[in-house]
Amino acid sequence: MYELASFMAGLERRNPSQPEFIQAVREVVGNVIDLVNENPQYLDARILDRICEPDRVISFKVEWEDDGGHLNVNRGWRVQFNNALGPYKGGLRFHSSVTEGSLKFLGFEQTFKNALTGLPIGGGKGGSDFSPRGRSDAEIRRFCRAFMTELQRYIGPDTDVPAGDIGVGAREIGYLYGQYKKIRVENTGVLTGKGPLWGGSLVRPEATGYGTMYFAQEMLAREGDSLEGKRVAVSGFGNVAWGAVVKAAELGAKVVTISGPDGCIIDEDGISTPEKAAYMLQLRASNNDVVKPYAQRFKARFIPGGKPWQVPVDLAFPCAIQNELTLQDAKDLVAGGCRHVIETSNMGVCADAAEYLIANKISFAPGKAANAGGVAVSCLEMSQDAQHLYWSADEVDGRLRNVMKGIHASCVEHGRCDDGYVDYVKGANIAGFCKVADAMCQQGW
Ligand code: 2IT
Repeated sequence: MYELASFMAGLERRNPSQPEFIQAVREVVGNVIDLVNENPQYLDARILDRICEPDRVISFKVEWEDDGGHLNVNRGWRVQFNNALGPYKGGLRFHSSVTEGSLKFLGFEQTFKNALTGLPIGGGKGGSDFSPRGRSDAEIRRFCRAFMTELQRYIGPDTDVPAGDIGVGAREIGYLYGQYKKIRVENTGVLTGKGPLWGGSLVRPEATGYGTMYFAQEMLAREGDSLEGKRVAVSGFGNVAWGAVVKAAELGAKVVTISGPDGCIIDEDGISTPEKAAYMLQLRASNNDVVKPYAQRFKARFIPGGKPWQVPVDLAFPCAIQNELTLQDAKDLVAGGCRHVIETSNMGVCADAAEYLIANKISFAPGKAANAGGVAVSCLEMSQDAQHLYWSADEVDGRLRNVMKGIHASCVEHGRCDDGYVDYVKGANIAGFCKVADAMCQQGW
């Protein structure tokens, strides 16, 4: 039998200074421990001990030269968390906050997220503490090449398939893929998020943002409602926020906020025109990591150091980074009338804020369910690469919608409470956990 407090104490002892990993594990284990204790097969397999331990953590040194001719040293990692369901799959993050512990939390989350998609992919994550902020294109290229020179030893189209994440978009994937081919001389689906001219899938850039809106549509449809006419807050301004803004506008909602490390934009006219969406991409490509120029360009409000959660809205979509939405933010949102929080960043909502939302019966979708559209379309990219074919945008988008519908249905099935409220966190954790745990049991040890 597992006991939560002693299991978590052991985990904390074995993983010192990794608070985000502990936080991610606590949430999942808290939701599944009763189910595990009732299932002798899981107990015999010591499933919790094994599922919370990454298969391996690879760490390497990345040496690269900046524009001034100075040598720089960064750390790179690939966390191959769990391959019970398929090849390790998950993004690469280049951000100053990246540590071994943060990549372990992301790899752990990815394992259950990928299981929820119903597609044959295991969980992994990687990245570096390299910050692209203020770096030239040439510096980013040299860094990517140096990073891939190390990483290429550990990945392959049937073993581990990285993709983008924060700080890694189409440009970086291009440089990484170019270097992989230089060394390995093969054109395979070893990375996803590639350019559409060289093996990339249509709709992959939009997939995470579109997917989270499809998930929100499903949540609202279940309540007999829709996105039409809703006020929406989005945080972040990168690839994920962009896709969410574009799809929200298409579905008749009005997104009134985006944000960056410098502060928050409030645009009461709605971030709804193609010009505004295109400008978000320009902001990301500039490497400056700021949103303030949007306010000047479109005559919107800019709150220095501000966050989007103090604006009254119907739905909130944190789309930036882990633990971006605090307990106070959650209270402000609820006080402002918000009834749906769709976590789109990985673990974007702090643990106490998530508990508050659930206790107050706010419909709260966890990231591992709502943001799974990105990795789902990555897996569709792998399928296309394996067949040496391209599918149409409609084909990919249709499959993405079906995956998001399926994830929503799994969450409802496993998270429905007696009073009709759906605990999406519990539903997602149980549904994802059972798939991974069953596969592990069937494959032995
Ligand atoms: O967090 C995520 O799911 C991603 N960064 C995308 C992973 C992928 O393999 O497309």
